[in-house]
Amino acid sequence: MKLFYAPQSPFARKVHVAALELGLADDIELVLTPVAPGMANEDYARDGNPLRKIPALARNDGSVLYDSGVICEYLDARAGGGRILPGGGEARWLILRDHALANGICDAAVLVRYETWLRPEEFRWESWTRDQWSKIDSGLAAFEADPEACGDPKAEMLNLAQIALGCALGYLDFRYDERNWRGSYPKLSAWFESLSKRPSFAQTVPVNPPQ
Ligand SMILES: N[C@@H](CCC(=O)N[C@@H](CS)C(=O)NCC(=O)O)C(=O)O
Repeated sequence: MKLFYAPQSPFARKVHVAALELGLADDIELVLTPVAPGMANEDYARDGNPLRKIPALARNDGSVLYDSGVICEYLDARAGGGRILPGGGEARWLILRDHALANGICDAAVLVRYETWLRPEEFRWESWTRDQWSKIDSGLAAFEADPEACGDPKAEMLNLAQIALGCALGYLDFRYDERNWRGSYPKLSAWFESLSKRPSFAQTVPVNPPQ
C-alpha cells in the first residue's frame, strides 16, 4: 500500500502512528505528496484525493481511501479489528467523539498556518485567526479537564483519539512553539511527554519536507 503523506502533516502522522501501533507500517510505502490550498496538483486529484488533501491510502487493488479517520479505521480492520477503535459499545462513541475533538484542533491549527503563512498579508483576517485559536484552546481545555479522554499513554495499545490528540499536540509544538500550550495545560503536557516516548511517536516527530 502507498500512503500519500507529508512529514509535517498531523493527519498523515496519525495514520503513520496507527500503522506503527498496529504493526502494519512495513506494508506501507510513504509517498511524499506536496499539497497546499491553491497549489495545482492534478495528478494527485486524479490518482489520490479529489480534494487534494493528505493523507490518502492507495490499497493494493488500486482503490484509494481518505480521509485520515477512515484510513485509521481501515488499518484497524486489517489488523483484526477493535484494536484502536472498539467495534461497538459506549467506549466506541466516546473515542469517536474525542477523535473528532482532537481532529478539530488539528483542523484549526492547520487553517491558522495557511492564514498566517500563505495568505497575502493585506488579506489576513485577524479576528478569524483569534477565533481559531479560541477553538484550539477550548479543545485543549476539554482534554485537560477529562483525564479519562487522554487515557494511559503507556497502555499496550493506544486508541484512535489518543493518537489524534498526540498528533495535535505535536503539531502545536512544531508550528507554534512560542505559544507554549504546555504552560496552560500541565496535565496534557505530562501526558504528552510520556506519549512522546512511544516508538510510534518518537519515529514520526514532524519535520519540514525536503526542498
Ligand atoms: N479531514 C482531513 C484533513 C486533511 C488535511 O487538511 N490535510 C492538510 C495537510 S495537514 C491538507 O491536505 N491541506 C491541503 C489543502 O487544504 O489544500 C483528514 O483527516 O484527512
